[in-house]
Amino acid sequence: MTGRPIPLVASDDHLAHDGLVELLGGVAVPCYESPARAVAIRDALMATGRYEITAPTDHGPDPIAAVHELELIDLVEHAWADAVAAGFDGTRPLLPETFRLAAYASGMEAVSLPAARHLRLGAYCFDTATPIVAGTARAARVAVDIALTAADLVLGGAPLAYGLCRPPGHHAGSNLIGGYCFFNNAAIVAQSLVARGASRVAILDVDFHHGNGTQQIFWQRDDVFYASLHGDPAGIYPYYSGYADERGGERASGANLNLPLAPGTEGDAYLAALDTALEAIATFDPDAPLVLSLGFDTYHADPICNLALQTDDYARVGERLASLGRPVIALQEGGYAVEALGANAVALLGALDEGLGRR
Ligand code: Q9C
Ligand code: ZN
Repeated sequence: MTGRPIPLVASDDHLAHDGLVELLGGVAVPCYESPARAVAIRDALMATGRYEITAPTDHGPDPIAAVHELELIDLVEHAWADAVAAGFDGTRPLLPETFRLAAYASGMEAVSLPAARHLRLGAYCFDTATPIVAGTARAARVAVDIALTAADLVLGGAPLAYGLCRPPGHHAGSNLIGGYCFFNNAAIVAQSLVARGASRVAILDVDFHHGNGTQQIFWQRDDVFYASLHGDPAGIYPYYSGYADERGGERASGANLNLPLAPGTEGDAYLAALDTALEAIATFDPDAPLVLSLGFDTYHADPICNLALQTDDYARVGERLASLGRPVIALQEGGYAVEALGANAVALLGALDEGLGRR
């Protein structure tokens, strides 16, 4: 306990983003990425008495446009309204019906898309797990404001701020949604740190899945280091990125570090990989707070993942993160064992705060 409260940036605007259904292996199942996740985390953190809830401030559209293509922002903001205007009754979520892969128009100049944005979804979405409902655009926008507000608080002197972002962000690329993600909250924060004068920003991604969007956005950037620990994509979503030989583009070679982990990886092996990432970040020597993409889907009982961390391990992760000796902007990504999310967040953030307070 260090005495000062930890800022918990949160909003209830996520509640209306409830995708209801996703396609998992071709079967419609209830969305794992549910409003109950954020409610559980918020309630558990507040029950400790160590957190101070802070509302997000409106940062406007420019920080999003610094990372995402305008056509993608337009899609997220208007797909639902276009569907309703076309007579859609709003009783089910929007999911793409067709996917406009690069191969679709291979060798052709054809680039036309329907004007109606709900019919363009498959040109900007890479999976069947990212439903859009009436409240999605608002929630995605507020999640970005939550992340940017957490960044403001850390730049203002807090050693740690936690942004309870929902929807999550790390699967969203510059012109791509997917994996429950629409706007890449962590990437937007990292870019905003650069815009505010940082010359080296590090993003550490401890969500179970590879943050394909974050990697893609900064692939050619040697001023933003991206390190990720994740389930080996040879057998794990998103399958097409996250391999160890992906080290960054030719202008940024070495600025991307992927540490794929075998199924069943437990705390000790996980912490060893974490140390590898932290050493690489220390060598990179960021001159800005650490941006942490924080997922709890590494938990042993997560319903869609296969690592094996226990609640105590999250406290060890928090301690190790503190050993980097830099302030931390922690942003929520995944984690689907709803009953354990609160305890895991309390363990990791509490240990991280204590560790930073000792330094
Ligand atoms: N069999 C985040 O954690 N479906 N996104 C996976 C597993 C999509 C995860 C299916 C998982 C997306 C932010
Ligand atoms: Zn995940």
